[in-house]
Amino acid sequence: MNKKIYFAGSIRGGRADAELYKKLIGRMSLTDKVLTEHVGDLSLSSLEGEVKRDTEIYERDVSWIRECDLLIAECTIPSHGVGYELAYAESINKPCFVLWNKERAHLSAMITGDKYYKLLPYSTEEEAMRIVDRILSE
Ligand code: 6IA
Repeated sequence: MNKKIYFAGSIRGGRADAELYKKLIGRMSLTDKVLTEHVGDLSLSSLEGEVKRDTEIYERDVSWIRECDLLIAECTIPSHGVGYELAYAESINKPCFVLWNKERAHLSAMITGDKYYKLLPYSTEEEAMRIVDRILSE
């Protein structure tokens, strides 16, 4: 209850799963605080943005990773940013949970080979929701 969650999901990597991110964020927000609600914003385009703003985004996101109690990453769509966030969170010992749809994706060995991460493959959206419930009830 009332944990601060950093939810990571693809933005410039592609927005095809934005609806799923929105649902997962909605589920987490029933009991806890998601610092990165914008990841599930369906109007967020993967193309806008300027270099100056990117610096602000980077600095704000890194400070949220430092602030969070745990990081949950949805990794079905490959994203440089999500990979970076996972590595950064590990470097400061934040608990990291990695979800992906195993019917649709093969993750990088740099994620599946790192024993630090809690790897949570799923097959259906309902299963992903149950996994999130389980993480948050721990
Ligand atoms: O490489 P990606 O863009 O797919 O990286 C996605 C990850 O980086 C997400 O988990 C976010 O936490 C973070 N991130 C990337 N871009 C943004 C952003 N706006 N706002 C907040 N967090 C971000 C990007 C500008 C947008 C107008 C395209």
